[in-house]
Parts: sequence; C-alpha cells; structure tokens
Amino acid sequence: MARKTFFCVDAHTCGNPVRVVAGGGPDLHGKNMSEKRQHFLKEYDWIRKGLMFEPRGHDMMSGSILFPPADEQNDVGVLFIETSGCLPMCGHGTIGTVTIAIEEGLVTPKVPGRLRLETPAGLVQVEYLQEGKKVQWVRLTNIKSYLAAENLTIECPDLGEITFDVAYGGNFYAIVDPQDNFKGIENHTAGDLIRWSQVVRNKINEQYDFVHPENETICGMSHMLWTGKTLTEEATARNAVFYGDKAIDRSPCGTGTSARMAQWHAKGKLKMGDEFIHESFIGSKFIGRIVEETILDGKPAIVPSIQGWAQVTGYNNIIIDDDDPYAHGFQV
Ligand code: PYC
Repeated sequence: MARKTFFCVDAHTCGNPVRVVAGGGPDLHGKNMSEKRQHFLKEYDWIRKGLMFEPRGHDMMSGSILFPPADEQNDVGVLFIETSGCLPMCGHGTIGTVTIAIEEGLVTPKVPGRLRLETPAGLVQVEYLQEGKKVQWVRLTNIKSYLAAENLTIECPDLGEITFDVAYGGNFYAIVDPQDNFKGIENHTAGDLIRWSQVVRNKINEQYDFVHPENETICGMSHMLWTGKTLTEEATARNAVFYGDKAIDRSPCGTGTSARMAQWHAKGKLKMGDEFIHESFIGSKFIGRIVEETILDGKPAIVPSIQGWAQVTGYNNIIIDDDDPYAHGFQV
C-alpha cells in the first residue's frame, strides 16, 4: 500500500480556485520548468489527477506545485496543475500562488514586493502589495502574447457556423466575439457555453494546428473565450473562458485576458498603456495593460501585465492512498 500526503494551501483568485502544493511534491528533472513539466506529465500526472478531480477537487480545480528555481537570480519555479492538464502558464493561478506563497512564507523574495517566477511558458515577473500579513494585489508581467490567426470558421451545435480568432497569452485561445449566429454571453447560460465549447474545441483542433513558434511542447487550442456585453460600466470587456472539460473560469482568466489584449492590439483597438478592465462571467475583474510592443517569430506581439487579487481559504492535508479506488480522481 502506498499512501502519499500533500500539504496544500487553498485560495481563490477573483472566485476561481487555486490549490498550492507546498509539501509532498515530486522531484523533477530538467534544466527549466518546461522540461520539468514534461517529466511531471510522464511520471507524476497521477498527483494532478488526484488533487484536481473529484472527490478531492472538482471541475474548476486548478493549482500549482512550487520548485526551487533553476536560475539563482529567480525566486521560485511554478508548475501549474489543472483539471485540463499542466498549463504552460496560468494567470489566475499565478495571482493565487503568489498570494499564498507570500502570506504563508513559502517563498522569501530576493527583493521585497517583487518575485521572479520560472514557469513552463517562460519567466514571469511579479509585483505585489503586502499590508500586514495580507497581499492586497498581485500584478504579473506575462510572456509575449500574440494574435495567431483571424477569421477562422467552424460549425457550432445550435448556432451554426461561427467565426473566431486564435490568440496566445500563455495558452492558445479561440476567441468568439458577438456576430450574426452568436449574440454574446449575456444571452446564454454557462451550461450552453460549456456544451458548445466541448464540441467546438475538438473540431478546431481536428482542423487547425497551433504550435508556439519557440516551444513546440506548447501546442493545441486548449481554451475557448466567449465574449459579450459588460455587467458594469467601468469594465472594458467581459468574457467566459471554458477550460478542462466542464469549467467556466470564475476569474477573468489571466492568460485569456493576455490573449484578448493581443487580439485587440493587433486590430488597433488597444494601445500601449491603455487600461483594459476585464470582467469574468461572475463579474470579478482583472486590470490589464500593454507594457511593451514587441515581435514574436516575425509577428507583432505584446507583453501584457495583469493585476488581480486572491484570498486564502484554508489549509488542506490531502491523502492519496492506492487502496482508494478513487485515488487518482474521476470525472462524470
Ligand atoms: O487565469 O490564465 C488563467 C487561467 C487559465 C485557465 C483558467 N484560468
């Protein structure tokens, strides 16, 4: 019998869960987090499944495992774990991870108020404001984000043919804006968006190929970002991001916000320094900004920053025991 205990700290970022594994994680080989992600997927994916899926997690569960940095000028290495797999980058996950790491003393920053994170998608630099024990906000400077394709079409159940763009912000997103056959997220339930996304994502991946120009392990369109009218006047835009098999992000989605800012920038709708307040399906908000205009593989790209907050919700010593028929989780 093998019984493993994982010491986790749970939080939510603007409503979406983040479970940080602070103790019990595996030793991973590799010279950077991208290589360590491959090692984890090959040998330790049972840990992700056990901690993310029912009965220990749920459809929206998401989190990270902390590692010593490969480069000593950085503060920590982060592996993102989620119901959908190990994401190259996760924005709400970063905001929650940093909040937990600082409030719980899991990482000692080299420079107070700043952290340099090694993620599978690349270096992510973070600023945060801590008052007393509490971290009030976290602002991350994300990896290069770009519009990968425009005006593609696909058949969607109930709706018929829909047009979409694909943008990268740490994951590849199919962005569906309001159009003749889709009137906007305010007209639909989360259930509809989930049902359509499940079918449409598969079809898109059968018909189109998306691979990061500098890292071929980052491939495939993993997330759908549906858009629509904002709930409040102060918001610039609103979205519903589908991930995993049944999840709609409760936060505005950091990598999705980055992808959407890259899309808007490429279409001339957003410029350097403009504030982009992104509202989630439940109305929580991230503040986005373009901090640099750049080039990726010959294409225009941006470096976006994303600011949000997280709240720690509890400590969780989670047991995965081989005797348990549901040790490695299940989905219904
Ligand atoms: O915030 O980047 C994000 C994210 C990805 C999936 C769910 N949230």
